[in-house]
Amino acid sequence: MRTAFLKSTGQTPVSRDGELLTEAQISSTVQDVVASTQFIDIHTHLFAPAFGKLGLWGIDELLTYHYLEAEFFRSSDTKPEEYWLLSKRDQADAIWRTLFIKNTPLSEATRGVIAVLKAFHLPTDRPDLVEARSFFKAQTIEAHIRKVLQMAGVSTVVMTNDPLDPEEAAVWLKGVASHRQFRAVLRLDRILCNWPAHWQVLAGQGYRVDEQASGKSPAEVRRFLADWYKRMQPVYMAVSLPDTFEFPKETTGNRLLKEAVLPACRELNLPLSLMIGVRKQVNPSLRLAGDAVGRADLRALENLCREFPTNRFLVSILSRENQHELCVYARKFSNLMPFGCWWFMNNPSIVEEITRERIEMLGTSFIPQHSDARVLEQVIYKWNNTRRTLARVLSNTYRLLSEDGRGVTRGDIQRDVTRLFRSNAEAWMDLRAPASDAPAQAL
Ligand code: HDL
Ligand code: ZN
Repeated sequence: MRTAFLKSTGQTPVSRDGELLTEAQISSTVQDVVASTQFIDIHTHLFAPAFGKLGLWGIDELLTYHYLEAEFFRSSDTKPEEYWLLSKRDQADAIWRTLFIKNTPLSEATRGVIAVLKAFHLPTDRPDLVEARSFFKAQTIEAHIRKVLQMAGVSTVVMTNDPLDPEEAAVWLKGVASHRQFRAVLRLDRILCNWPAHWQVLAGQGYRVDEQASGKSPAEVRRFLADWYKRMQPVYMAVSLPDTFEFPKETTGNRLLKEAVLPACRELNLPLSLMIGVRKQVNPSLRLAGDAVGRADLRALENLCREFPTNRFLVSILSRENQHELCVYARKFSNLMPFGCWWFMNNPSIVEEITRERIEMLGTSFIPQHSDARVLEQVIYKWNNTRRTLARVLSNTYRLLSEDGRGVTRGDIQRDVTRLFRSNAEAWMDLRAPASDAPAQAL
């Protein structure tokens, strides 16, 4: 796919590292550097092959992505309650028929499926999924993962790992071999956002906690985090927070954040990822597709960055209306790293707007994108979209710099693209491949 990306721009020859580029060379050099640099994908819902069925891939999973389910219900007479009774295969057939045959696949998520089919030289206009299904059925997951990440230009995939998800916890508790291209993240939504529903799982594992998170509970949560750190070797801890998140505010979640999570992150030298602005389940009948977005009060973020200057906060905000102030806060706090164009933000028109604003206010001191991929092959189109948009934004910025009086070399461009898509993340977390492929510690 990246070769196709290069071909599509009618390249003029690019120059060598140290030479000042002519205006005509800037765009083609940016395209070449963006296409040839391997990126680190710092937030996904993908899983290394050792996690078996938790890892989603193939055409039926691509088509039943919750973004497409939301679009399907707008164009079909099928009611959600009828749809949920269908098999995965029948759901995929219904979505293919409705969004790709009866209608033109113009949305970002439908175009993404077309881009994946094209990347594997599969037909994109068939009335059924017979050929696509037999192609994916013929793949073996380890080789397929290597191929897909190579096509997407991604060297490292950061997962989302929930120690309180029974299915996933079982894999970790058995001991799971690390994978060269996958790194773990300790996801804390159930602890920080829904303690009353989950504290008994920790109690059941021998941690002396109670429903009010009183007494020794924060210290015991800290011990729980330390134990899972040993087991998972996460590169950061993470939590998704509602648009109504406030800090300071007397809540159980905030007490655990302040007395357990933030001290644990300092002790273990891990950033905390805050993903703020979700309005959970505004339409529960859509299940995973039922979440929406709300503008958050980022003074909560300001208070955290100021009150905990030795904690590092990786931050992605869901509302477009919060993006400019996130850049302002990043200018105020160096322990705040904006990352990605998250979820409803990950549309080329908004990615372009946010990325231009970030470069204008932060230079290259931010992480422009993550894929948030839930299905393996999505990284192909999500990162192709990002490369296409970033190349345009960066070329324009270098042209402005040239006009303002400072020439640009290929070396400059390589250093900047590497910082944006690799070294900013590497400076904040240890993304080196795990020491060995020995199983993570099964305590
Ligand atoms: O909380 C998150 O990490 C979000 O990315 C959700 O998983 C969301 O459902 C999603 O997939 N967004 O792209
Ligand atoms: Zn996510």
